[in-house]
Formats: sequence, structure tokens, C-alpha cells
Amino acid sequence: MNHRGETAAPAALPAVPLTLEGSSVLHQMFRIRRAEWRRQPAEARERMLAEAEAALSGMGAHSALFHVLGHKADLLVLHFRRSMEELGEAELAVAGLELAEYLEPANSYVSVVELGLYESSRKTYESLAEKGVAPHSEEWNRAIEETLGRQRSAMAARLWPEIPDSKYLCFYPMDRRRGEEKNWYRLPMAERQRQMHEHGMVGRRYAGEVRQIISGSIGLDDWEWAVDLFADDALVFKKLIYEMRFDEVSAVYAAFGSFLVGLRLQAGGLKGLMEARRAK
Ligand code: FEC
Repeated sequence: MNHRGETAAPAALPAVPLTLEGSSVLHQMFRIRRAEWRRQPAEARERMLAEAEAALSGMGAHSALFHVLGHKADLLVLHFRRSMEELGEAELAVAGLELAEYLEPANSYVSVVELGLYESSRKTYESLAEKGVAPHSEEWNRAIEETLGRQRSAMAARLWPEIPDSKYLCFYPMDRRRGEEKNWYRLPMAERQRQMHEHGMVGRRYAGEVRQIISGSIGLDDWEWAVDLFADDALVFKKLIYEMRFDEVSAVYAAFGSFLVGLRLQAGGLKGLMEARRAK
């Protein structure tokens, strides 16, 4: 109650769901300058390939190479790292290769592995509000930190993943719509949570066939999220994404960027890609 005897209206609950962040992610897409590459003496090409193969395989399971199908790029180098600084080091390590002279940047994408905690955000916000805890008060912040801390350890493997060694990658950026009529960011939390739950239920049926890694890029790159799907059968991408188009959250609120499909390459497959000869 204030000095005039009025009861204060309850403070609005935060609209933003809790999220957990993990690996910093960089997608680098390159076009290969094949004409110039082929003009180099065989010995120089062998030397450059040996250096690149050693450096890239030395990066372990947190970097991977993909042969991109189609004209948008030839090579995609994907890095997952503990921090943006380490991501910067990975980028410079690639740029410092002698072979990089023959790689022309075609595109890139920077993001951070993100787990959206819609269910626990809603539960935590509502139960704190029922107890009369004001949003952003000390007590509120402590309870939120506890929830995040618990989830962070339970989800560590998903926050800091190795790059799955599946045969295929499907990568694309996407937004949630912010139109005049349909605006995701104006929906109440409970409604967004319901739609995301439905989305998760569809996704869960594909759990054995596809691994999805969602990374957030609001404030980091041009779209709001990056989607990386990994599978041993590329048709699964088409089926899953088609089915999801009918989810309310996709049918009404999703806008998609450009899609890329890549075939996983071991470092030893770089030669075949550079020279446009079939990798053994
Ligand atoms: O508002 C946000 O937080 C949006 C982040 C977000 C986007 C997104 C898009 C796609 N997903 C796709 C595949 C799957 C598969 C599973 C799955 C589950 C979730 C969950 C959350 C979530 N997805 Fe999502 N997805 C986003 C967020 N998604 C949260 C539920 C909890 C979790 O698993 O993290 C099932 C995974 C499993 O249970 O094993 C598969 C695909 C897209 C892009 C196409 C589309 O949106 O239509 C595919 C953005």
C-alpha cells in the first residue's frame, strides 16, 4: 500500500524467457579459387594441404569441415569454442594458413549455443509472483540464478557440444516475425511457451535421426537464431522442416534465411574439394 492507501498493481512479469548460453559458434563459408589453386606447382599444393590438414585436424571435435552443395559456397568451416576470444583465434588460425590465399569468404555467421527455458521460465516467474516477490528484486534475482545454475549443470553436454560427426549438415538463420499484425514479441509468455512446447513435441519425434543445435544471434549477427541440423540422411532435413512448417510457431511466426546443405569432410578430404576431384 502506498501513502494514499492504494494497493500497487503487481509489477509485470518479464517478457523475456530465461536462456542458457554455451559455446560460441562461427560458421565460415568460402569459395575456392580453383583456377589459381590449379596453377600452383604440385609440390606447393601438397605442402599447403599438409599444413591445412594438420592445423584443422589439430582443432579436434570442436571444428569441422563441410563440402557445401550448390553455388552459395564450396567449403564451410564450423567452429564451436569456449568464448568469443577463442573463436577469434580459430578464425585467425584458418586465415593464417597458406592455403587460405585460395579461399574467398562467401559468408559467415556468429552466434552462441542457446537453450531457451520457456517451461522453467514460466514456472519460476509464476511461482515467484504468487509468493509476492517483485521482479528484479534481490530475492527474485537469487531465485532466478538458482534455477539457471541447476539447469546449467543439467544441460552442460548440450551447452558445450562437440560437433556431431553425422554425414550431413543443414544450416540456416531465422527470425521470429515482428510484423504489424503478427508479432512474436508481443505475445504473452504463456502463449509463447505453449507454442514452443508444441514445437518441441514435433522435434522430439525426430530425436534419433537428427541432432539440432540452436544458437542465438540477436545482437551478434543479422538474424535472431541459427539452426544447425546434423543427420546421416539429408532427406530427414526436408521431412522435419516440412513438418515444422505446420507448427503454429513456424507457420505464423518464423522467417527463414538462406539454407545450406553440407557433406562432412575429414581434413584428408580437403584435397579432393580443392582440386574438384572425388575424395577417396
Ligand atoms: O524462441 C526461441 O527460443 C526460438 C529458438 C528456437 C528456434 C528453433 C527452430 C527449430 N528447431 C528445430 C528442431 C528442433 C528439434 C527439437 C526442437 C526442440 C526445441 C526446444 C526449444 C527449441 N527447439 Fe527447435 N527451435 C528453437 C528452440 N527443435 C526451446 C525444446 C527444448 C529443447 O530441445 O531445447 C527436439 C529436440 C529433442 O527433443 O531432441 C528436432 C528446427 C527448427 C527450424 C525450423 C522451424 O522453426 O520451423 C528444425 C528458432
